[in-house]
Amino acid sequence: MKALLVVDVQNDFLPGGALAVPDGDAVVPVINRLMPAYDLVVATQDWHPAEHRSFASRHVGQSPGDVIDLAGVQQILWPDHCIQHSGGASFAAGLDVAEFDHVIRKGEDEFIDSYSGFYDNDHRRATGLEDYLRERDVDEVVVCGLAADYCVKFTALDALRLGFRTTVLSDATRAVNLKDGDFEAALDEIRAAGGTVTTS
Ligand code: VGL
Ligand code: ZN
Repeated sequence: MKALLVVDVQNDFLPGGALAVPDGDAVVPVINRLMPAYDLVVATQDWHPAEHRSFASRHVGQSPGDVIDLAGVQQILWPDHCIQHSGGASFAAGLDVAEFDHVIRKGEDEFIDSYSGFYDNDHRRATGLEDYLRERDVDEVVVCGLAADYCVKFTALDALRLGFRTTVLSDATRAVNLKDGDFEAALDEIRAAGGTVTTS
């Protein structure tokens, strides 16, 4: 059984959003076209409390892009984004959410970030995504959404680590690209870990 994982296609990651991914809105029609072809579609939703410690605004003298140690984990600081129940945390307006079979919310713990749809960044707490997939005999996942260099990458790497056959669709994702080349570097990491990168 194969599942499509639609990662964080939320307003704050679209152009004009708080943590805008360049060209992020381009993934919406691609994903809308893909979803009906999958028996199982699971979306993830970045869902932070307003005081989340990944927000630069929570740290005196720090700016977005700075890196700090957060409970023993290296943490890039971000603009405030995807605050629970805000419009920015909502799925993209044009996204066909009726195609979702299930939604996994992540990043709810104030003290630890969660890029991957499977685990918090310290791999201590699972989100329930793995159990959800295994209960449905999923052995293969196809990953798309935002952003390629963070949540898509870490979701794919955890899927590989958990033994799922894993494909990332490069035309159905876009990168933040804090540094030039982060998109290609993310795809290289996924390939090196045993994943497939292809287009839809
Ligand atoms: C993401 C940074 C912070 C993502 C989420 O969805 O890729 N990136 N929170
Ligand atoms: Zn976040």
